[in-house]
Amino acid sequence: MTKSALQIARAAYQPKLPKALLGPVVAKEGEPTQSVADQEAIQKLFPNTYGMPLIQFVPGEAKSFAPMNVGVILSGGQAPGGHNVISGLFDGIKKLNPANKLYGFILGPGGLVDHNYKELTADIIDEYRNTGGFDIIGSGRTKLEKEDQFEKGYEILKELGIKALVIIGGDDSNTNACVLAEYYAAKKYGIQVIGCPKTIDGDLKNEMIETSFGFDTACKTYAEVIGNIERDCNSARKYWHFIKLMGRSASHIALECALQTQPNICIISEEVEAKNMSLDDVVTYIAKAVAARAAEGNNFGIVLIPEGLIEFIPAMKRLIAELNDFLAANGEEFATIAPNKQREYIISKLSAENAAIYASLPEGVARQLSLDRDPHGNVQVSLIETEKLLSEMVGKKLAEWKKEGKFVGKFSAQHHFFGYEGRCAAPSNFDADYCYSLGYTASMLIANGKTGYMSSVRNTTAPAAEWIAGGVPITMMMNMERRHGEMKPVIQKALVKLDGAPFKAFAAVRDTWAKETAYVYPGPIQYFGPTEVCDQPTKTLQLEQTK
Ligand code: FBP
Repeated sequence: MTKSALQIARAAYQPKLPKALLGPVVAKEGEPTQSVADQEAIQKLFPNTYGMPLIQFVPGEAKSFAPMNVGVILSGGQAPGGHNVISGLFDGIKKLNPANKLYGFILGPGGLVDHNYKELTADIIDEYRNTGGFDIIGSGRTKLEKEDQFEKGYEILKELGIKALVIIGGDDSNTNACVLAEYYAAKKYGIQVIGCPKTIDGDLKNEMIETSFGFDTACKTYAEVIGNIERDCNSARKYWHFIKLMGRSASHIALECALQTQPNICIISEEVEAKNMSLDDVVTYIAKAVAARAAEGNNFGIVLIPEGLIEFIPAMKRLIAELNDFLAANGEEFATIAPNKQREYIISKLSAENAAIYASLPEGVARQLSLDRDPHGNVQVSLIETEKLLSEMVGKKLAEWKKEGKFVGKFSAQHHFFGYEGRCAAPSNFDADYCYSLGYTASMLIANGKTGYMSSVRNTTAPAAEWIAGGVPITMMMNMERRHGEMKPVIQKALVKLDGAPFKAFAAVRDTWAKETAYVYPGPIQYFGPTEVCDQPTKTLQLEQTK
């Protein structure tokens, strides 16, 4: 296989580990834990894995360990550093006993259920160290939630003599990992389940999990390209660039990219919801900034938009909910309506308030709202071209203002959507080190007989040597939420906190950024050079950790 010069150089990188993990360790147990909310309900659902203590690994005596086999699964969307979690896990178990074996289940949780796996040997692992992607075993979105899936999984785990399974995933996959841990513990199958916090979205974080892996690299990759666009924008001075960023519901990626690049505007969905803003309010906010810049002769700018925005506009949320219910009940009849009559048909069926909003939407967006549904019957918001919706509506408003003499400039828009570009980027030093440490920590949790824990590495704004490695009971992060009409135990999703330091830092300067051209050009991720260039964590993490 041909490799780039950087790939070859990067393969030789030895990720940094917390000092405490360099030799033999002992698990120091903290106080018993409680779930973040709904303690009684969660305890009842997880009698075997509730209330366990926090774990911290500290240097200890060398011990010998009987040989064991371990399984690993990559679950959900790709995030930079997944291969390093696996190489950390591999090196960790090999250090415990060189006879230990690691099996990877192919294409996500489905591989466990379908008994599709391969042994990950040293030469395979070496090919993937410090690389982006999940292609070592592939990933998938099969949900592990039913008893028959757990039993099918048990069959193959037993057959391969696997003592512990590591599930690398986001909040939902780790919730399912915990349900699986509880199930195997209740059945006394003797199989441990350990989770690792993955997602570029940055929404799996809490007191004990400072950040999910991949967020750092993905944001730096998007910020590099946003910076490039800013420079192009400031050179040509003729376009407004509307840039949508991945991240599902949470706006962490958009906020982090804004902190790194200082665009003219960044919309934060959580704020839009808190202020009960309408779509027109968001459009007016952008149009005013465009008009103010135009008055100074600046007919250009950058707008960042989080992909989940539409769901956070209360009126749109109500429209989407009614559309979901209506199409779920009348999908067959709807399918018989000629495409050019579908818009009118929907307008005639919705409540007056929602019909008026639907009628005001540009054709393309209205069609997307009525067509694309996920397997649960929900609109796939990431497919909605919010960047085009907003720029089209801003354009219309500015045309009206022009007639009234309130807008004196020109408005021409370009559109971008950044998501897949960053999910498989080669991990930054931060993610390479963090992921390797998470994987290595998972092996220590396994060696210490733990189940229902998430691998945790903290103090991550300090140099890697000072990071604190341990485990957090997954039940500690759970609460009860309504999902598809039923109350379910789930890991609490972390949205952007409007009273948190990263948002406050942004809010304090955004008016200046809107008016002035204050762009910052972060440039590409660096691996060779001074530590302030190569090893800095995200601004979000730095601001959150500032005491
Ligand atoms: P998860 O880490 O939660 O799986 O999501 C990552 C993500 O990139 C989201 O930001 C995005 O909305 C979604 O995956 C896209 O899904 P898909 O990969 O199926 O297109």
